[in-house]
Amino acid sequence: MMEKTLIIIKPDAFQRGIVGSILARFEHKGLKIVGMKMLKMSPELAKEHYAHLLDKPFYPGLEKFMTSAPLLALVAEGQEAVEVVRKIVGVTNARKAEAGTIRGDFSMSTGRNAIHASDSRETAEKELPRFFKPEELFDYPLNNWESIYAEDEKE
Ligand code: IDP
Ligand code: MG
Repeated sequence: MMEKTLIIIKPDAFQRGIVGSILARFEHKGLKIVGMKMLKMSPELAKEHYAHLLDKPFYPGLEKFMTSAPLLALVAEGQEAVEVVRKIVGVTNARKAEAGTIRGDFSMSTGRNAIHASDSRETAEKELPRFFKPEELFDYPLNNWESIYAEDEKE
């Protein structure tokens, strides 16, 4: 089942200079990056994106953090992409996240956990249009080296 899912690389990753290292994990896995956008989250967008957390005591801190520095919003496409991406990301509390996951390898925090990813296909369908217009998504073939060399031969 081909799916698209939303990934957000959070402000702490920009501040710590680990954005590229995180992005590379998705490329290496074989997911296709079909959308990519740097933006700053507004308080309004934070309230919409984290509507399920508005009544939590940590929400004000979460909004302050998410609006403090740029984000990188990504759309990754692939078979079972939603579940695959959540597995690569790891659990919310980065101290409990498995080694080998992004949170497990790059963070020691629950709040400043480097990355967001849609938690289900239904959530992905709601979150994608929140950050990307249809014309901001790209379709292109994922090549391996064999197919790239085959194209070279023709030129
Ligand atoms: P998720 O990002 O793993 O899907 P959610 O429960 O949807 O986790 O929470 C969204 C974000 O809110 C988390 O990634 C984290 O940044 C922040 N958050 C969640 N729980 C806590 C908490 O207990 N303390 C501080 N921040 C939290
Ligand atoms: Mg969530």
